[in-house]
Amino acid sequence: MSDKTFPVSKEFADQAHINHAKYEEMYARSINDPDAFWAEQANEYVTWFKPWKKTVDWSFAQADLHINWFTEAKLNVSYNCIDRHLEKRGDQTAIIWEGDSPEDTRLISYRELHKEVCQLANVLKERGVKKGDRVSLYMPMIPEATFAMLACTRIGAVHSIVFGGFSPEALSSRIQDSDCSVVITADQSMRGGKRVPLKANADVALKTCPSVHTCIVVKRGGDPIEWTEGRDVWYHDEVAKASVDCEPEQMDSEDPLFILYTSGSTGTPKGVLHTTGGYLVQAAMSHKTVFDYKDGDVYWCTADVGWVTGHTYIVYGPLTNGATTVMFEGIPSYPDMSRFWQIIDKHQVNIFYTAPTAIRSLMAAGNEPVEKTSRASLRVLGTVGEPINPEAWDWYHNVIGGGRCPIVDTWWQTETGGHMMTPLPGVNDLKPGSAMQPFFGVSPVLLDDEGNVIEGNPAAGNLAIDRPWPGAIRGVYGDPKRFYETYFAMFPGYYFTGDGARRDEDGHYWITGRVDDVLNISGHRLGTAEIEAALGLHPKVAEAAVVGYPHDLTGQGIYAYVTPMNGEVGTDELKAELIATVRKEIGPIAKVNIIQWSPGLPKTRSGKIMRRILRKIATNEIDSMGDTSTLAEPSVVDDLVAHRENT
Ligand code: 6R9
Repeated sequence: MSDKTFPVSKEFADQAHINHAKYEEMYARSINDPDAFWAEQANEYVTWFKPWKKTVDWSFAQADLHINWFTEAKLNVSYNCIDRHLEKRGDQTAIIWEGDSPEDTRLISYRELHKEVCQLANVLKERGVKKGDRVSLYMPMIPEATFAMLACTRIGAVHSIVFGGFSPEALSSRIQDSDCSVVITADQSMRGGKRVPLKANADVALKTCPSVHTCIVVKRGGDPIEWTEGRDVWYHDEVAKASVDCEPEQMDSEDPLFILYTSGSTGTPKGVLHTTGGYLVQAAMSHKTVFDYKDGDVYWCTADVGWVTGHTYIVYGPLTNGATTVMFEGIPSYPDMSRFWQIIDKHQVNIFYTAPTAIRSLMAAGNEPVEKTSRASLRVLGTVGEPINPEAWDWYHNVIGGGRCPIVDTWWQTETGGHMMTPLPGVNDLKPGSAMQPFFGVSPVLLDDEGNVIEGNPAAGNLAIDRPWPGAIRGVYGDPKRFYETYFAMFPGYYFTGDGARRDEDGHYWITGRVDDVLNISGHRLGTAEIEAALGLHPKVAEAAVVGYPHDLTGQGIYAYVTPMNGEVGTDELKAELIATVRKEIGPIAKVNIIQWSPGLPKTRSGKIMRRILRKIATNEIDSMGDTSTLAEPSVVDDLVAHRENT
């Protein structure tokens, strides 16, 4: 925590959509009269084919768990993102695509976007995709990924995007879980001059996915690929034959919009389900107010569409607002460390939204790559994905933003659909590392471990939300029981975020990180349970337990305690094999940093692994390990401490 604050400039506040007084007034209304408040916002941000009966209808109780916004209203997301802008902005650039190579740029107007989306929607229809059917996207960061998302929404199909860095195994389990009939992918993806064989990965995945009858392949890399006649079709061939007219389907506000898999503290990743009306209202409203987006601004979010940030803040929020949104295929270090800043100058980006992990790695390369660019177009900066440390905040603010751009540190989750706590750029004196205050309609509470509300300031506890917001998760796909158990069982009557937070003397919130068994590696969520399951697949592993530890660059690192089979001794060769197994099962983001051979693991008498102790050993906080007397075999701890690996 840093005690510096950065006052909001009067100049910025004067031109902002929302200043301090307006925030206070609107926030109070959003909490005291949510029906009227959200009805007003829904009419301002979204075009509806048919109005709603009730603004919100909900219960967090187990027997009656439901969250419905704008009941019985009708709308279509692609209509809101495209058609309604055509008259005024047909020729305006909707998407600025910047390829992996600086020579590759493509500008797509709203009119072209309309054509592309209608044609692809017709291809999907011809292939038998109907309203409610699931379509899996396993794609590079190319315009076709956005076309595919919007084409699904046009016909009411539900997309499930699987990040292109995930393995065939991870892709297969996600396709199976959501029972997809169509996959859209590309021959290869190109990132940092390297190619990832997406189609070859999809071929492996599809061997175990009998529900998939069609695989639509975009030609991107151009390398040869295998072809399954009847199942595989070339994207561009099919689209070229398709009609450019496609009526948008009238969707119910609560019809499913997309599924996005994310890691939790137990079991396999779960399909977070979002629906149509509420999600779109929150996406559009937060995009405009949190980034102080104005007509004509060029807006760039560096996330991948495989993550929720890409869904809400590359595609749905900006396009609903008729913005020009930048989509970048590559990585910040290619061809060199100044690529981000060059892109900002090249496209005159006004609003820039990225992750602390990217900021830290660019900061490590020094100021020279930044200082050779101008960045004068920048007006607002944002971060998302993990807590930002004060050094990275200062560097972002001073070196990247030249000290003039407010930084919005946006806390939210795959499950929340859109921003939940964040400073607004014309409202707050900024405190580096603080998400400051709730977004409109968000009512946070801090709970102690027994579920009692902690009143007063300062305070610290488990962060929960006491009522629904429009973009809230509506379910875990296919598993209503898991939906309740994951989010509502821990503290009945509340949505539990899995995060801990502090509230300072001024009532401002500071997210302290996950309090459950979810790791945050470079802003990517990974469950310790999935990493343990992957390690367990190796025939030489008897048991494994995984914890996180602080890591300078990636925020957290993965520390695995592994017990080899039959009391054997672990070797360096086995370590390398285990690291490769986890990478193969999950994907390159799941990089095990440290493996400690552990003849035994600390367990309770009922056989539960005590991760609290393993965390303390990994972080070298042996003195504060607490009571170990309840362990079945307290001596295993001494052995683990004696052989701890340096972090
Ligand atoms: C949007 C996104 C969610 C988890 C969340 C929290 C962490 C996200 C943060 C942040 C501190 C921020 N997180 N934003 N922590 N400050 N500004 O990242 O979704 O991938 O589901 O991750 O990320 O721990 O619970 P998701």
